[in-house]
Amino acid sequence: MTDQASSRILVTSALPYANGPVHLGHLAGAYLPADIFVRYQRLRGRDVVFICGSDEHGVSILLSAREEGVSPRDIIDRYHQRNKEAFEKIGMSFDNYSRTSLPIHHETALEFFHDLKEKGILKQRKEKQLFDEKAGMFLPDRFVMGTCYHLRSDGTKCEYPTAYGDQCEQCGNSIDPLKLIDPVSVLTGTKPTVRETTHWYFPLGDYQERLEQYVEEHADVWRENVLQQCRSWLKEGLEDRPITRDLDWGVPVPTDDGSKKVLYVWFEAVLGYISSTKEWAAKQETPDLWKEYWCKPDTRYIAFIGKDNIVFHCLMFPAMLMAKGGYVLPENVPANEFLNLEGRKFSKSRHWTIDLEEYLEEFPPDLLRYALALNFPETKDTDFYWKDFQARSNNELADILGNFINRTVHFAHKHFQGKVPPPGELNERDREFLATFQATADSVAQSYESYRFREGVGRTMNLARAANKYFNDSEPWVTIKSDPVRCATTINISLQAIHSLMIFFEPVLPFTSRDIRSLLGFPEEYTFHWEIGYSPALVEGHQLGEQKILFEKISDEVIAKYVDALGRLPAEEQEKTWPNAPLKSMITIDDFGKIDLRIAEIFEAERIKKSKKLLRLKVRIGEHERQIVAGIAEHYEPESLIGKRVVVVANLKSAKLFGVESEGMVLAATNEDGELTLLVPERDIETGSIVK
Ligand code: B3M
Ligand code: ZN
Repeated sequence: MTDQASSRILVTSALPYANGPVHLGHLAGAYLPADIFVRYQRLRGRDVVFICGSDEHGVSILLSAREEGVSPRDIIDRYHQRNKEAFEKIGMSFDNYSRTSLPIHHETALEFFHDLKEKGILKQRKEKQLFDEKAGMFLPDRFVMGTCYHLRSDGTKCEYPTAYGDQCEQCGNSIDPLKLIDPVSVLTGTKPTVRETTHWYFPLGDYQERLEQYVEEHADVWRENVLQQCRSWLKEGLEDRPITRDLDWGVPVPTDDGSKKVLYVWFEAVLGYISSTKEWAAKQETPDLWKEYWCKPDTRYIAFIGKDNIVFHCLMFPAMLMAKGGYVLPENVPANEFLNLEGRKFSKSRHWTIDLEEYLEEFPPDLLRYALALNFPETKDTDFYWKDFQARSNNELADILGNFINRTVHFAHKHFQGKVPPPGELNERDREFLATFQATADSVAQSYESYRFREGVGRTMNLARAANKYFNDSEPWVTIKSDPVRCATTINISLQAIHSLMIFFEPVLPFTSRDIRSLLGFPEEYTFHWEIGYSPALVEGHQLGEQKILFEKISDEVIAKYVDALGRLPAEEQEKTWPNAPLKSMITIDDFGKIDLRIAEIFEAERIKKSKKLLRLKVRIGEHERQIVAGIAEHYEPESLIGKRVVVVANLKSAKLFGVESEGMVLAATNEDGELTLLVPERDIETGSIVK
């Protein structure tokens, strides 16, 4: 059954860098919305190709390789495979997941490059760049660090000391590496020199008018966040962009001076969509099939991304395709904003993240798909909270959808030998409820076609709410005695509703839908079509399958474990590198700055009655005296402490321990064997001196 609404649909999701595990923020950005959209289009019987793959070049991969002391190839082989598997397990239904290190991608990218060069579109320009004489290489943006030269919005100097050569983390401004104050090479720590180099440039400015027209032509369907960013870039005026880099990791371009240059990652990565489609076509043994999607003007191309990739997908890539000629341009670029985590940004370095792999070790994929879909950052940043995830799973999936299906199927097994009972005469309530099937199908379709996935998933769950209400109002547990024919009708219609929910939920709950399919007694070959969900599809006497609980509830203890793990090194890393105790949550330099550590001298020390561990100390910090309770009585005799210089936390709020006021903390180190030592200054230094 094919809906005539469109011929071919090409869908791509931004190619994730293969330099780390994919996490929930990625999934909520460019991936899960696309999968819901594609699954829905397939249910409409449309010809859809869903393309993705690993982005395996770029400086971030070189940096990861350096940090780990391995080759870039090690990094991309590890994370390409892990991410591909994690995507499969979470239900991403790509038709092809390729990788840009493949020859087919290099060929595709170089074909674009040479074609644009031979057409005279690309221009060569000399430019100055920072060079590391010791490493013997030019320094790409993230290989140089220095003090930011920008002024903040309030006019004060930013002077962020560790700004990278691409963007300042403190003031957010983009950085011209040549203007960095006191630049240092991240590779060797040396001061870079400035050398001239030649690069190929794409004349993006020449496409200003065509891009303005292209953007405004889609203003009625593109999201506001996308339009705003495009319009502000266009208003500033598009400038030519260098599309090569002095690197040896990437797609190599021929040079006439023996220097090593590669295509700039953003020029070639977007071409990864095309090379992945070519790979897919070759796997179908129809190598030219890719042209049906990329080179036929009636193809609908939808590119799903995160908001940080808008300019590359709405301006740079379309301009490249215009220059090349003969390619479809994105009809829509649904860019999601960012998903944050428990009120903070995802951060690999601070271990403030939930990787898909980690999630999948404990929970079924559909719970996350559902919770994320209802919280997609479609118009503004949103936040993932473990408690919300638990609530969505327990209170909605289990208590609404699961509960309705479970009690209906259980009732059919108990009173109708596990078969679909006769439909009988319909009353008003029956007819009203049946009418909601098509109403839901049409409203959810409208949501998905407009890229409003939160709305569509919410509307789908509303059908399950209506089903529970229909079941409760019909009281089959009463009519089974008082009016068995009426009861049969209620269960028949309730089973029909389960069939519709199975179809309508498939885009977001693909695994649960297949569980429901077997609950309803259908084989794996039973295919779903959107329109079949409009009305009753189960015939009287159809034999249902084995009962099965669809959703297990999530306990508070499990959720607490995951909340506590945030910010901590993953368990497998803790054993390796943190003896004595797991690393506490990561903090920022600002957090550490709140602690005031000083040198102090102990001038009184005595045991505290009734306590084996505690001593009452009096310490001098400059001209101040403080009383501090310290848990060192099992390690130090009080008299041995008189005159000893130690490190104390001087700005700790006072507290009573064993009824004794303690106005600070003395620092000491302990090991797994329980040994303890005070931290004492290695040289003589006056009390009150600041420790930092
Ligand atoms: N890899 C950036 C990112 O992962 C980049 C996307 C490429 S899409 C062609 O967000
Ligand atoms: Zn700055």
